[in-house]
Amino acid sequence: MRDVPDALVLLLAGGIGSRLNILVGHRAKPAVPFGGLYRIIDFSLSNVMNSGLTRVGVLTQYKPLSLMRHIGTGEAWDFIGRTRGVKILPPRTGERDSDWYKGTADAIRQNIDFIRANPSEQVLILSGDHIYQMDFAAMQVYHQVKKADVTIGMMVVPKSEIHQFGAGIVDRENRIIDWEEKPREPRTNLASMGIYVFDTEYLLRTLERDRKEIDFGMHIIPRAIEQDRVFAYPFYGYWRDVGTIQAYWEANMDVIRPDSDITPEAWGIRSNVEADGLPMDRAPARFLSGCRVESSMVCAGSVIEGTVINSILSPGVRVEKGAVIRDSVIFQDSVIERNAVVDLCICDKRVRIGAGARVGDGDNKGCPNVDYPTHLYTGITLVGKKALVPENVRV
Ligand code: ADQ
Ligand code: ADP
Repeated sequence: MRDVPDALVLLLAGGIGSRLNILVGHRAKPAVPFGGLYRIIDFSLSNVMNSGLTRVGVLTQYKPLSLMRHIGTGEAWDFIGRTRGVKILPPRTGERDSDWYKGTADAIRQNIDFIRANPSEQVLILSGDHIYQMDFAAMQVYHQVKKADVTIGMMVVPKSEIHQFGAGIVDRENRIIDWEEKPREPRTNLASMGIYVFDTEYLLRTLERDRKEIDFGMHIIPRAIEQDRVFAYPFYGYWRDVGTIQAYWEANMDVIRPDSDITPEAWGIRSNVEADGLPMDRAPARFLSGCRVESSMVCAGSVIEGTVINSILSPGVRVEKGAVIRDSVIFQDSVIERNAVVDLCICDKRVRIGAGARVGDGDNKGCPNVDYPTHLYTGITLVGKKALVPENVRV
């Protein structure tokens, strides 16, 4: 068996994620809660840990406070030790306005000193907003065996979705011979997962050569495919970019399906339970007489007197008598008062739905938006953090 080359991990966690709407009103997309107990970034961080990688830089930009609090010292993912560490890398602001990151490659370029200060054979570049499990060690060895300059994690997606991704055409050896970032017309169904292994020397040379190349998918990768050795690493497991409300909701629903492909516990996904005031200091969930709970996940500290169907409840959610929650994702410490109905909703933390109110209409239309054909109108209703919905209203 080959030894796994040493790699430095750079985790891109700074995108605005505006399509997640009010869920990213005060926090970065990777910090959005997911699956009851987790935040989205837990999946990438845990994959890094489980792949035996020990040095990580997290590139932040947009509203990083929640994210920083959540990552903390990195202890939750065992990143503490003499040869281990997770470092939050803020954008270099202050010198000029234009120093704010312009794109993914520009963000990495601005942290070139961090790459030099942590010498390694390879650099693994990841995104903080994907739900998946992956063993990066196998990809690193593959990169080495292929003698690649760059290796990109890629998977087959439905052709109708390829416009959201970098799309590649490969030869028999999986060498990428053609590439289009977010193509309008589908010519292939092989999509980039935005996961890259670079030879460190190659990455440094590339970033220093042309400062106009600010994005990987748009600039660095297409040029590298023309001039250098770029390979696709095929991935066959569960992977979702949860950048839209619809995708985010669907991935949450995937967690509670009986034959679920997402199994955070089996995948070894960890969260920073202490920083988030999660289950450790909470009583077990209570199910009071008359309640009905089906196909759902209910976290500690919750008290259920009403009905919960096909939903995910984070810690400390109260569902009062006669209230109904259906097809919904409810974040920490929200209260659904007597006889309220929450149907196909995502409720952020500490929301209160007043008695008898009705939120959401339960009809997930999923029809294309005529003005923005790449977006969908969904029937999913969002309720912002700490929102109070008055008694008996209809939202
Ligand atoms: P997108 O998802 O559109 O496509 P982008 O918005 O550039 O890529 O973001 C990639 C990641 O970097 C996200 O996690 C984002 O939060 C983060 N990010 C973006 N700008 C950043 C910045 N300035 N600083 C720090 N982090 C930043 C990319 C590829 C496609 C590929 C998809 C897969 O370009 O080829 O198919 O990812 O999701
Ligand atoms: P979110 O979890 O909504 O992404 P945070 O992680 O920032 O946002 O906040 C959640 C918890 O952190 C809350 O329990 C809140 O009391 C606490 N908190 C947030 N900001 C502050 C602050 N500035 N001072 C003290 N506590 C804070």
